[in-house]
Amino acid sequence: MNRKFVCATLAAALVSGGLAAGSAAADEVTLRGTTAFAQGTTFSRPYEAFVEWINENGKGVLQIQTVGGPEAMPPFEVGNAVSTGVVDIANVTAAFYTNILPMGDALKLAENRIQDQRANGCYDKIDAMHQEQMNVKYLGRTGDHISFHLYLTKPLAGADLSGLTIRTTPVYQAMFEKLGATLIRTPPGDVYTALERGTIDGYGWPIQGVLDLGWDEQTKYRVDPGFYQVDVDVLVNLDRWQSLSDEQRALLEKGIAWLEERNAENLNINQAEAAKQAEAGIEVIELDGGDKEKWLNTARDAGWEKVAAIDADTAAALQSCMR
Ligand code: 173
Repeated sequence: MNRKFVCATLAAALVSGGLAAGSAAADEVTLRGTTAFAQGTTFSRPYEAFVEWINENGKGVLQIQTVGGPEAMPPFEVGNAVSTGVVDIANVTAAFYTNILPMGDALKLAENRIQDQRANGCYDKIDAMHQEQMNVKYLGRTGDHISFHLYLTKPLAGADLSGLTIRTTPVYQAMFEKLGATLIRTPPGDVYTALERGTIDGYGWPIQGVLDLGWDEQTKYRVDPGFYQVDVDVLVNLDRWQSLSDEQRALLEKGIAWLEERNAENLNINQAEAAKQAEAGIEVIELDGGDKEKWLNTARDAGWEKVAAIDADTAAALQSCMR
């Protein structure tokens, strides 16, 4: 989809959104939101629960209206849209906006929870980086406790991906490249067709959401162990954030704290998802011994090397507060 078309589609959504909000109280603000993940699917659902919480608790103060998902705006454009104010608020993973904030690639390397990052000052560093380089307020994070995996249509003997063509995003790129894979970067919406046509032999994706997207039909194996930790972040355009009253900002912060508490539920959801994958016939390839070590060490080392090459000081600071 080209940029012009995206803008036209969104502009239409925004106009109708504006009319719908017209009857609200004069001082109530409505934020226009978008989500980089298809509405109703795993990585959009927490954001949707947050929107519901805000709209319930923020009557007369602030409301959020989601003007569309990936059908209206390509996932890799969402960072630009919230940065420039095309939308006010966005649900998106940092891997989708490394074009504007390359250091965002570090967020998946966190080994602790967002609550720990708030307590130890890490959140403030991450927020500052978003404000300064991307013109957004880093409101908060979902996805804690969820790891990423490699899924395949072919078997795998060890921690060597040479000869395989794998769908990637910046999340997996450094690791899979180091392990010898040929990579194709696509948004989630292109994965099913790529599998069906055989243009890829597998894809990176978290432990949750495979069945949601129907990809289990085209998937034979999941490689364990998982690596990294999902970050799906809620960002607010900084000019919009600064235009809000203290009460409006406090409402958003209370809502995001409520949402981040729910991250703990992922531990149970992960188990349920693994069971559903097994029922759907996805077999686990369990790497062990030296292969497991190579898998996990390559993930960690390649991940940190990549962000250290962008900004060594920030990488070191984040490495010490994200574990
Ligand atoms: O694989 C992806 O599209 C990706 O990078 C991602 C990140 C967070 C949650 C789900 C997918």
